[in-house]
Amino acid sequence: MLTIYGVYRSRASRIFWLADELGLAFRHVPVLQAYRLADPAASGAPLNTRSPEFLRINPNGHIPSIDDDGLVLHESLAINLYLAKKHGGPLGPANPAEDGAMTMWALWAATEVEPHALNILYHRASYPEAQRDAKIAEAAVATLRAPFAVLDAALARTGFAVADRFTVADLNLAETFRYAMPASELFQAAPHVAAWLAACQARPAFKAMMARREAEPA
Ligand SMILES: N[C@@H](CCC(=O)N[C@@H](CS)C(=O)NCC(=O)O)C(=O)O
Repeated sequence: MLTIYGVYRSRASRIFWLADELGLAFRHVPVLQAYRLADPAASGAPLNTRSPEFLRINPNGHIPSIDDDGLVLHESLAINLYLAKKHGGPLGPANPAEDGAMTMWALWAATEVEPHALNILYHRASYPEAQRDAKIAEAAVATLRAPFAVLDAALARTGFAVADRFTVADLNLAETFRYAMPASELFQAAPHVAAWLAACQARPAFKAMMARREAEPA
């Protein structure tokens, strides 16, 4: 049985989205980000990323993690690549070349895109106004112009990151590019990225994940 540790309002969202795409049954153990709690160590505090029980599962103290019949994995994008490969079908790689391309896009998303996309999200949308720094957001937008152009050119070929179908590569990328949505100027300059992200987010499994995310306390 697959167990997913995390909450929908976290990078666990990408695991829940994929699990739904694959039709996987799973057990959900809600683990909150410790920073969202006034006192994560208080007795009676909900299970969180600093709870000793969770640190025994993920010593990094981050969500998401999974336990798949005893195989414990961390790192959201790697978890998704594993699940897509294990369960096969069109979401996973059909051959080593596709596998290589899917791994490339996941590492690219994590290193070249996600830190900057998060700065856009934090400093344009999620932090309270007083904590937002417009300069940090502007710098992130400037940095992301090149990666947006790279993905735009790749998507111009078939409309998908790998091959000619929706795969885990698109899902992993879409969840990373979602964080940059408060920077509409980036999407205006990359029309293939804009259309592709809208199509990814129109999928029933994405909508189901977002509905559960909205239902979680903020
Ligand atoms: N590279 C990791 C990052 C995991 C991460 O930083 N998760 C955040 C939530 S999205 C977290 O656990 N924050 C709470 C904490 O670090 O205590 C991944 O993709 O899984």
